[in-house]
Amino acid sequence: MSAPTISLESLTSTTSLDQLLATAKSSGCTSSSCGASTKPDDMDSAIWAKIKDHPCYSEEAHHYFARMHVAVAPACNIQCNYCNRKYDCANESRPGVVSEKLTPDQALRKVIAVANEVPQLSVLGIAGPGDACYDWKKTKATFERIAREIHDIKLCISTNGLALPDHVAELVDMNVDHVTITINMVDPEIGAKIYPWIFYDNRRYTGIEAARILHERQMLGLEMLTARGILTKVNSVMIPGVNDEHLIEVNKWVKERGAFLHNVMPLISDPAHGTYYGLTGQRGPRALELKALQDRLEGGAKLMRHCRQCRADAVGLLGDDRGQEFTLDQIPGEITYDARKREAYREVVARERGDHVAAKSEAIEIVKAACGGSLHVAVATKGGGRINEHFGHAKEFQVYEASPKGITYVAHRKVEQYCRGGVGEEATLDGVIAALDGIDVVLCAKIGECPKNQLMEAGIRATDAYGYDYIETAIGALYAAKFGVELLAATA
Ligand code: CLF
Ligand code: SF4
Repeated sequence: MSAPTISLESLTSTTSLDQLLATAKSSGCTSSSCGASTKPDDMDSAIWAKIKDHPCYSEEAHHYFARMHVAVAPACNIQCNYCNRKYDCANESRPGVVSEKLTPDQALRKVIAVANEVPQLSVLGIAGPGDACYDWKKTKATFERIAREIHDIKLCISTNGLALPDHVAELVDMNVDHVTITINMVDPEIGAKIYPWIFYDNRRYTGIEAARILHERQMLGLEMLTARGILTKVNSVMIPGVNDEHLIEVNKWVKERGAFLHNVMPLISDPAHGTYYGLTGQRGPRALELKALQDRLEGGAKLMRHCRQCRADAVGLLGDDRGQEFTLDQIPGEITYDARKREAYREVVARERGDHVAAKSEAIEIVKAACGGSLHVAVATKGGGRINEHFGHAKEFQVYEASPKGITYVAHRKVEQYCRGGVGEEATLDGVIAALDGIDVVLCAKIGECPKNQLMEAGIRATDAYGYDYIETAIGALYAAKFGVELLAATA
């Protein structure tokens, strides 16, 4: 079992720059030379270089790196039945929360403020409300300003795809390596149930004709991006009874056209959001329905399962939105970028990731060698790939499945924080236990006897015995203990 070499708590925003620099220096590493290789054996080096710090394109990177979104492009050229323009874009965000809209200059100030404070920041995304390719002037002006100031930040956009083919060449010129297209259908008859109208070529189209044009433009845009080496992720909103079965077909089409990842997200539908689906009672899928569809899609286009359906003004690690700390009124009028904190963080992470990858491989070998069934484990973590969050402080649990195939990240489960100000709320605990349905073991950094016993009564074992270990190391040990006792004794 590998001991923590560097505490991830020492790498967060609460750390002073001096402490962070000292940690980087004492680790004796540079980002390019230390630690084991973190590149998966079956991945091309050029692709790995593009995704290794992108929290959405690499599940492993999402333990270390953060994204931020700036809402600079509010105009949209289509209507989706799951969207109400007063709210965030459902392509990339949780509807129901109004974002602060920014000018490109305000966006630059905000990105600098975040980069100076959040060392994990690696990606800047434009993800609604509105469409980044349709409201192109603002998107372009924002990217140009930010790339001039912060050279190593990755630029990322999300689009419905209708205006995308018109801007692929400029995306290449601006070094945008990551584009997300929301593709919910490849059959216009199904599309007509999702999109009431589009605005294209100075005209409004409705019904099947609108969906056909959108479909053709989405496919063209995807093919153009693939031809130019831009990594394209496809998001699909799973709408039960409308496109759920059809997404199997969508997965095939986008795989054939070179999509790098397919992210199937559950429809979020609530009458309070004022959307067509919300007001007409269209339900979203249950967690198990989503997982069943994702399992059926395995073997097709590679799946993303760690999406958090972020807000259009999200800031921070995917599971820990810090957007409220960076509203415009909290940011100085004049602000200068200071690269040192991000650079020091990267040096430390390079070393830590090497250790993590080695520990993970070891744990996966243990699981594959044991002779067992499957084990579902929920982990309280605040990043770094370690079990480093108290049970009572967790706002989400990351769920892993261990089986003879290995150890895989399956999903996350959001919960209400159980313990506030040192006191646990009984009713909240009931909700947490309900959210952990189907979980065999909960791993956390600390848990009290009371919640532990109540979890046990619900058939869920909770333990802090592996606190601060790597997640996979702990899961490997648990799995071996359950399904292959001799093996654990031999490797402990
Ligand atoms: Fe943002 Fe999207 Fe870029 Fe990521 S989010 S524009 S690819 S930087 Fe990520 Fe958020 Fe899911 Fe989007 S978790 S909603 S997939
Ligand atoms: Fe709403 Fe985004 Fe769809 Fe436009 S593309 S209608 S902003 S969800």
